[in-house]
Amino acid sequence: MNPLADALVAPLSGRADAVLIRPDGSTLSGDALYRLSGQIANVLVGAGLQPGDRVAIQAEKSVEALALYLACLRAGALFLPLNTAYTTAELDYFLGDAEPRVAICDPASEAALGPMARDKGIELLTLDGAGGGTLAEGAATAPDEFATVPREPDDLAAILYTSGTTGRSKGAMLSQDNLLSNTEALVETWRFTSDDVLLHALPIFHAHGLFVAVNVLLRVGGRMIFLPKFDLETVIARLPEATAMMGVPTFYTRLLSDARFDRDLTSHMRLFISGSAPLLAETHQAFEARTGHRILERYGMTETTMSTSNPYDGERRAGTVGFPLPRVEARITDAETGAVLEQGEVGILEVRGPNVFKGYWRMPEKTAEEFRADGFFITGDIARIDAEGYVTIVGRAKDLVISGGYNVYPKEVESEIDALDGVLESAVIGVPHPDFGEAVVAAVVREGGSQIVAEGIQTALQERLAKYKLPKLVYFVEELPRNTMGKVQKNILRDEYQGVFNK
Ligand code: MCA
Ligand code: AMP
Repeated sequence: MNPLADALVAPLSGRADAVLIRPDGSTLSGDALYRLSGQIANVLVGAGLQPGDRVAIQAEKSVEALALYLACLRAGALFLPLNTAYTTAELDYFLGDAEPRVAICDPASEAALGPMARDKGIELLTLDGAGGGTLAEGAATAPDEFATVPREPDDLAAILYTSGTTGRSKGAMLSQDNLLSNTEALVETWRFTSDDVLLHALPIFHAHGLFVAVNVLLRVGGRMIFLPKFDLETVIARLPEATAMMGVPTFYTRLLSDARFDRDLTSHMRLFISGSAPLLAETHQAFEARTGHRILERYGMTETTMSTSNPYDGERRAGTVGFPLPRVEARITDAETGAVLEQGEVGILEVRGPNVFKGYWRMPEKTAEEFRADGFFITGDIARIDAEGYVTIVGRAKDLVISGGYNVYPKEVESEIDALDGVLESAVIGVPHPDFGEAVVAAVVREGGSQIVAEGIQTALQERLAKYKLPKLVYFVEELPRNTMGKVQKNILRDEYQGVFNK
């Protein structure tokens, strides 16, 4: 038994029809993907991989990168995908913390990562966006037969890093059953079948593009139009072949910005799903007015994969994230006392179910802090559940910015800015942005006599932080607004800068 490989990978064997449609229209059959996963699994084992080892990958989206995920499932390894935007400095932490046996990077990063990998005893292979590199070369000559390694439902299948409010990123450990149970719940809720063709334009290094999109389509034996990234022209051109699409709100606001995106273009579509960041009710309404489709919004987290969803048949209510998924429980608690609140009250959203992760990699104390004794996970999102059971996310208790669906923890950015010569202190906030939903803005206090300028800060940060975390604007202020306890009042800064991107 290997629950995920049995449910997602084994059915590909012998499947002659296309499972992936590449940007140029060429296809890859299920069987070809299956055999490729076997070849890659053999390369990994040849590199010394044992069941339970981690395999880290930072590479462009490609058929081979997807096959690597499937190979890890078959080999009983823990898949550890990393955002392609992460800098070498960020990777140093992830690779040091996760201690993968094998890491795969773009050939362009090999020179920078090679010494780091050698120091840490990691076998480094390469993979580029076109499917070239040492991993693919090794796979080409490796046998495609591979005996899938047995796994139990509680065994880990993946580690996904999520930033923490205190700065250090935490590796969320997801088990076979976490992922498979969620896939089953989503298939049931969203009615996916083998007739579905998903337009896949999300990255596959986060839960949305990987576990929600890929797992669901593999589970039902559907197809994916597998695009390297969200490119408006390509998405509009390929939409007529699809039946469903999953995206972050930015995908939908970008589509709405194009007059070609209309009722005709979407007439054969069955379902548009949104998540990872709040979808404005006005976007939901504009989308319906333009296309006749009501976007189905759902809610999740790396630690829980998906927890709630609007209904397929019932009312998809704008501004809400719908009901808890099958076998998932949700409740609202008081932020201070943890007491469960009355229906309709606003508080912290907590969830419990087979979807909830096994804890943070090598951080038992952090794990314990985020769970209640009865097994509920404290999401850190502020929400309300109405009389009909619809969950509405009304805010976040955690200091977090979500920009274009990527999470940015202000603390991490502030620490990097504060470490620069000439900076006394800083406060990083999220402000409304027409494209990314929220954008990162920094308010910086210079040290006395310092001449540091915004460009200097940006340049210094570029080496340290992924580009999407960089402040889009830096303001210099005399001092940060503080309350009587000395805590920075970010709400005052947010009010002050809230209009800067909408002028
Ligand atoms: C790119 N840039 C960004 C972002 N993406 N800046 C802020 N936020 C971003 N998200 C920067 C680029 O580095 C570039 O900088 C400039 O913005 C313009 O790039 P552009 O070409 O417009 O960006 P893009 O390539 O079109 O990307 C935008 C995107 C992308 C399509 C929205 O960010 C994306 O695919 N986001 C999806 C994220 C996602 O999958 N999240 C799921 C997390 P410069 O001009 O300086 O070079 S999983 C999750 O949250 C849970 C589980 C859940 O519920 O799903
Ligand atoms: P991540 O850590 O990348 O998994 O991001 C999880 C966070 O994204 C959640 O805790 C929420 O704050 C946010 N999120 C995901 N989906 C939604 C949604 N539909 N509406 C509002 N926030 C969302």
